[in-house]
Amino acid sequence: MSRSSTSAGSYALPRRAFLAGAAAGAAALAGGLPRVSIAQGAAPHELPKLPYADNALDPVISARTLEFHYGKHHAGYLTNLNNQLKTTPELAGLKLEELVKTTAANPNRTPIFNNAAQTWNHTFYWNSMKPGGGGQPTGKIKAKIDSDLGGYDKFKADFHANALGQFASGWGWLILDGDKLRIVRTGNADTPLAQGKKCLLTIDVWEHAYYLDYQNRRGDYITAWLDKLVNWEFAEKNLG
Ligand code: MN3
Repeated sequence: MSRSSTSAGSYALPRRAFLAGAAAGAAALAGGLPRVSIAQGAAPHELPKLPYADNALDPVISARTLEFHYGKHHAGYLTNLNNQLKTTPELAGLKLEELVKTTAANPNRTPIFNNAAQTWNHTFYWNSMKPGGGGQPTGKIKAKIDSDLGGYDKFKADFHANALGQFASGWGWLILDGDKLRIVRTGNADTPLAQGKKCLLTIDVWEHAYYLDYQNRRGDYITAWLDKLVNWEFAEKNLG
């Protein structure tokens, strides 16, 4: 079964196409962020604090959505993961990024991969947003979008179409693939991290991310996210 489909200006990352060994992004993510460490230690894994109050993204994303999304969904993946690791001590010593990559490469580990990747993806998503964010980037990330993705307006249209076009649950991403920016999407729990890509930004397009605020209007959620929430400073830090 294909987990995702391609569209113009984007491509779907094939699950387990390859596995790069580098600790992609972990070092770059460590500096300067408000006490949220994406690079977490071994089990039991901890739920990082949200980098803002749960009403700070209102009205684009309501406190009620964050309350469920962070407090129930994200926390649920983490609880499931820690429970799974109690019976797989050979994996319990791995840091979260290593756990994602290791389990992605092994089809017998898909249940653990799903919870590990969802735990990592959500922390990355919280940091991909900030109150008062959105709009056009500046600095290095702007220059890179101009050179690799045809400028901000084309980026915005392509990022929107890519995330809107993810069939059912998944994620839209801006990544660094080699030395080029790319807009990609992944289905369900899948993540470019599993393939050693450097993630710069992500938007969660599972219905639980937007349904209370936007119902079926995923496109309106993506537009509001781009215009009012996207955290370009986080993307620039990840770019390195
Ligand atoms: Mn989610």
